[in-house]
Amino acid sequence: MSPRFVVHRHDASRLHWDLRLEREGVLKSWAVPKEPPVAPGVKRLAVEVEDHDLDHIDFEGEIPEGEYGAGTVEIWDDGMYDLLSEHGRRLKLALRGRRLRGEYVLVPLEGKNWLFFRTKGKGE
Ligand SMILES: [Mn+2]
Repeated sequence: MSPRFVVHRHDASRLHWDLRLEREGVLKSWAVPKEPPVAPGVKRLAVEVEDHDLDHIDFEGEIPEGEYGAGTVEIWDDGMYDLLSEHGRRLKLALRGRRLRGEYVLVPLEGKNWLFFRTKGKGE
């Protein structure tokens, strides 16, 4: 069975989208400051953040004031994905979400910064 992914729209002190991939027994997570791209070629910064437990994949609701990430979390997209390739830390994924569908890449830059974008490949 393919692993799952989720994109949480997180209306915190600063609105962002959290991309989370089920991988290696946890949710590998990146915070994307702008709405994740549906069309190919639109590049987004994705900042690596701490892993989350798998059971967070279904989370929606309020994170109370005073806690880390305080604000409203809703599921913006979810589905399955396949890992198409892995070169170093660079990941090529076929996403099968409701919004994000097709071939995407996560490209490591410096430190915790990555690029996330849809390629022109079919990936489905
Ligand atoms: Mn967040």
